[in-house]
Amino acid sequence: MNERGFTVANVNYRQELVPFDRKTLLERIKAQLSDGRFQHVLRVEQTALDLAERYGGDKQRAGLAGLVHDYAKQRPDEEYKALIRTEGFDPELLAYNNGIWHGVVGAFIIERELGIHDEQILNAVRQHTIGSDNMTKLDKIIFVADFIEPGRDFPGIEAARQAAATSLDAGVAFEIKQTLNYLLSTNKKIYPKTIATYNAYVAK
Ligand code: DGI
Ligand code: FE
Ligand code: FE
Repeated sequence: MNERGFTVANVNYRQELVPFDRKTLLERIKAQLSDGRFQHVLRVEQTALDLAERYGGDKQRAGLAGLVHDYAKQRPDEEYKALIRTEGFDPELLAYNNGIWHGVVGAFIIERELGIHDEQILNAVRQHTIGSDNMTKLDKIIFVADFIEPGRDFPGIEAARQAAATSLDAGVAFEIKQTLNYLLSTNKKIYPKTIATYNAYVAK
């Protein structure tokens, strides 16, 4: 439990998945993030473990992906733009911002700096903000855990948690609909995969 009464995971991840013990891994993540963001990733780790338990997912990959999913969130825009230009990313990404970059490009940074090469984990990080039209169970667990972790408080959070308790697909559908509504109401540019996720999990 932490100071707000949330359960905090204490999992050692397999050496084949990440080359650091838990203490070192947490230190490296903490050094990248504000305290609030660090607490968020700990809660996403625990929530992802809970969802993996409930839905028969891979707990090692779910917990670890939850822990690292926002590792690169606080990098400067200039670093992202340079990586997009030099590392073979779709130049269309330059038309977006940190909201999209920290997952899609963040996975590259995580692989390089944390030595995580597992494609299932990296894909879950890439998709954690936007989803896709063919999400794996792990992708869904991370997408949903990020949205419903116990520190989240916004109108609709209880309905989001109920949807996630019904099924992972219901959780994904609820979340992408709410996100898309928000993006539309604030005139944000919609990333194509965000629409693909809506079409795959919401549209009838
Ligand atoms: O990193 P977190 O704050 O934990 O959560 P997140 O990764 O789900 O969301 C990051 C931001 O990305 C959030 O403010 C919403 C935004 N976002 C999600 N889909 C799109 C988007 N922004 C744009 N412009 N277009 C999208 O399709
Ligand atoms: Fe994120
Ligand atoms: Fe997050």
